[in-house]
Amino acid sequence: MKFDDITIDLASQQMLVKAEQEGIETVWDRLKAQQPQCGFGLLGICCRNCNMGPCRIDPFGDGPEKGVCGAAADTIVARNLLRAIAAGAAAHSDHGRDIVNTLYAAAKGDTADYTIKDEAKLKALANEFGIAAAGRGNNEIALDLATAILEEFGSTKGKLQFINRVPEKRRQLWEKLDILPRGIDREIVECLHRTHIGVDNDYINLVLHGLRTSLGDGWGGSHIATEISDVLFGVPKPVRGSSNLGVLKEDHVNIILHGHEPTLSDMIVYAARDEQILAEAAKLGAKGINVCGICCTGNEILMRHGVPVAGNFLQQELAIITGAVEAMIVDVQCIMPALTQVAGCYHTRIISTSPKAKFPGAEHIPFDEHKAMETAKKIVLTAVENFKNRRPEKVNIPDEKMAYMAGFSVEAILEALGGSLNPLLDAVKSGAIKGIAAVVGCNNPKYKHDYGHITFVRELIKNDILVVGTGCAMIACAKQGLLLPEAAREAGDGLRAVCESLGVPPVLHMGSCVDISRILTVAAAMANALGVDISDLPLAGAAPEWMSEKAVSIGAYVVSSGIYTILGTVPPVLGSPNVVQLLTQGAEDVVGAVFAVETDPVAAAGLALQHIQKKRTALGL
Ligand code: BF8
Repeated sequence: MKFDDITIDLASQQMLVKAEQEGIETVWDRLKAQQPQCGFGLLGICCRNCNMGPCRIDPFGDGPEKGVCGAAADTIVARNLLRAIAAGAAAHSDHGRDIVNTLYAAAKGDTADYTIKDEAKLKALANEFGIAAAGRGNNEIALDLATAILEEFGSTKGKLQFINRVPEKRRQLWEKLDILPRGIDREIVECLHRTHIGVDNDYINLVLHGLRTSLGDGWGGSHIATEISDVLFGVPKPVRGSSNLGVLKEDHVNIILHGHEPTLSDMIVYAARDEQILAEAAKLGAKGINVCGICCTGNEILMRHGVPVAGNFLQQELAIITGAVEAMIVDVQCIMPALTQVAGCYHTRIISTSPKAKFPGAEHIPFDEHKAMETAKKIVLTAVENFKNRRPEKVNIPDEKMAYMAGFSVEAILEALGGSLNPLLDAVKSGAIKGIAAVVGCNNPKYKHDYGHITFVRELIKNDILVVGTGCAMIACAKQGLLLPEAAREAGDGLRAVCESLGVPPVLHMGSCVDISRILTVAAAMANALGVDISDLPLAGAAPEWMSEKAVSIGAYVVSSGIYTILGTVPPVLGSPNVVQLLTQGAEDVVGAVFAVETDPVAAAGLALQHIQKKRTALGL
């Protein structure tokens, strides 16, 4: 099949053929146009941090070994890494902040459209934060909780509240290393300060602060985003739905939600059920309104509502190329600015909604959580009205569609296990499940779309490794049927038996990228139950096709939390052998875990299996 060299996804292959026929440029064309990509950039040895530059270091030793200020490769690579971590941590954490602001507004009664959907979660969090709940109303508790959580961003307490979930041994290690995050914003600001010309020039000191900043994301901003979303929108429970571009419907108004924050997407899901708007759609000849997701906002609504997911990161343009999308509604993160150009060739309207993310060529309908339903209805109506502009001759929806089971929050996993982690720990102890791998992250057009995720995951489950995951990696798994209980047939005998007895898939979809916090929570709870550190567990992490700065922050906090992490695309650090040594070897003696880089997913799975076996042996299993 044509284009099978750039994606394993059949729906995407079909849409690439259509794009070629219709002369539409996609991300793969633009990547080609960028070749050869800047060698200095790929190695991480260019610096634009001051106006004496830009400077670059000659990796072959024939040219300059230092920038104008005297910074050499180690400093430059470490500084660039730190800035990527800061950006990634900022993105996750600012998302978290917005969700808390919504909780605050709801608790104060400033918006009637959001309510406390999960009282049990609210009370559990209140307890964790030392907020009295007995005899108080939900809004009263929520107001105190939101205030306490907002304080975490610029905390003066000296440490973040969710760090209390971390095993004692690891907390002490972070304290000893002085990388315990003090406040979420504070560490991000300090990254920018330290990487300013003439501040921190010691690559080890820089990397250590990068780890601290990333921990403020993993155990701070991302945790907050997940936990407060659960309070406002409900704790996910196992739910079924369908995935891939075939979820679009020829006879419906198709709306795609793309971005990250559930504040918008959740409201749109409800707005699309409005009788009056449905009647409007019927008047225009549509049989209904089909709301689908892409990327992590898709994950948020699939986890809670079983809403169909049209695809992952590299399918955002392809969804428009079907010619069947009335509106793509976007908020923040991972939204290609190219969407407006692609949409210009079809009838699709790109509607931006966040004051933080405007797109030339898109129409902007600001989403205001104080008037959430009113705005959501306006947006949905805009999409409905566009149905009449659809050009039937341009419509081609691929048949590819696959069912999934998702919604595996920590609470849902515990429920499936009968209320405690013990059955899971017993399965790990007996060897029925050899270990757990967290597979997360993006797509990257430098890499065959979905191939890394699927090959890596299949190898692992075949070898009795339970896979948990989030983000675009899990959308890839959904499309290949790996999120169905029936996929246990592909698993080794031990894992298969466990999955069949519990009725769960061998790959558990735990949510959007901020929901990696759920994985951290399970890892910490397992370590606490066994009385060991997280780094002692038979766990591995992997981001087979990562591309974003958020993924850099994720990798850093996962390794800092003690979990061996394999990257499937090469990070821009190779220009400093010292930084590479620190990240791939030296970190073992510092945080008890390292990064590995392996672009071949079969070999990467081999590394994960080896690591898991090593940890099992050390635990005497
Ligand atoms: O936050 S996996 S491409 S959508 S960055 Fe983006 Fe990567 Fe997808 Fe979710 Ni995460």
